[in-house]
Amino acid sequence: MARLKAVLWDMDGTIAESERDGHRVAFNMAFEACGVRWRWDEAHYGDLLRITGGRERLLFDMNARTDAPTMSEREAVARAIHARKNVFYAELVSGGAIQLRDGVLAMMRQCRERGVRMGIATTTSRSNVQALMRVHLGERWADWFAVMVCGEDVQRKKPDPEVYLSALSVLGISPLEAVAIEDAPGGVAAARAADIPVVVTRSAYFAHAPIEGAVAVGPGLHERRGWRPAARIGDDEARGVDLEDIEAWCAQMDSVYDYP
Ligand code: XBP
Repeated sequence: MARLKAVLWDMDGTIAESERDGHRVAFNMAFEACGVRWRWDEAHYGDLLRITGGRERLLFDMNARTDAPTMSEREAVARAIHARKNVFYAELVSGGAIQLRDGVLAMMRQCRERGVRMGIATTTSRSNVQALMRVHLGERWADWFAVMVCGEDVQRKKPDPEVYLSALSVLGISPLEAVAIEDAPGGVAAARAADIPVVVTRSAYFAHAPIEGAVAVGPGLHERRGWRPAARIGDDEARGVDLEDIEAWCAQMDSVYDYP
């Protein structure tokens, strides 16, 4: 493994548990505001998460509904509802509804202290990234990241590797000089297809999903217990996973595991 030069963050599920109490709730608010009777409960939304991209998810759901608009109207309706959803999402986030996951801020700070650049590689819309990061990192949040590739920047969303390939290209580094932090099988597949080592912090919706090809899988960056492979044994077990743990996992790249 080359020396770690960049940490590439997935957004939803990894930086924050933003799906169930964020995007899902905002979609339901948008349905109501747009006068449609659909509502997504937690379980149904979990099923829909295998479709990446909020607008694509909505179109997929419409295709299964008898009360959906005609095919010729569907794309425009989805665009309108999705745009409303993102406005509601930003309001929820500004109101403090979505916190960063434990350990994320500590890892981000460590990256800054050590000069390890950071990027965001997400299929979510840029406005959603801006809303969440501004609340938690402040007005100058963008200074924290050397690159940000979002849903509207790519032709193909995850599991396609385009967001990751684009981030590598902006950073001017090779895949083995980076690590991706992800929570979902689709995100892991995207990073792996770009040859980037992936560390998985399991999220609520993908707590038990089979994960293929990650260098490590664990419960979250705040926690040293429960990782496979185990985090390094240190003198301070109370602290979370750190960059040395990530570098150690990446150094064992030849032992890429499948995690049931
Ligand atoms: C998660 C997604 C997104 C969000 C909703 O992206 O698939 O679609 O659920 O955001 P990631 P949009 O895990 O790559 O951050 O409605 O803006 O698509």
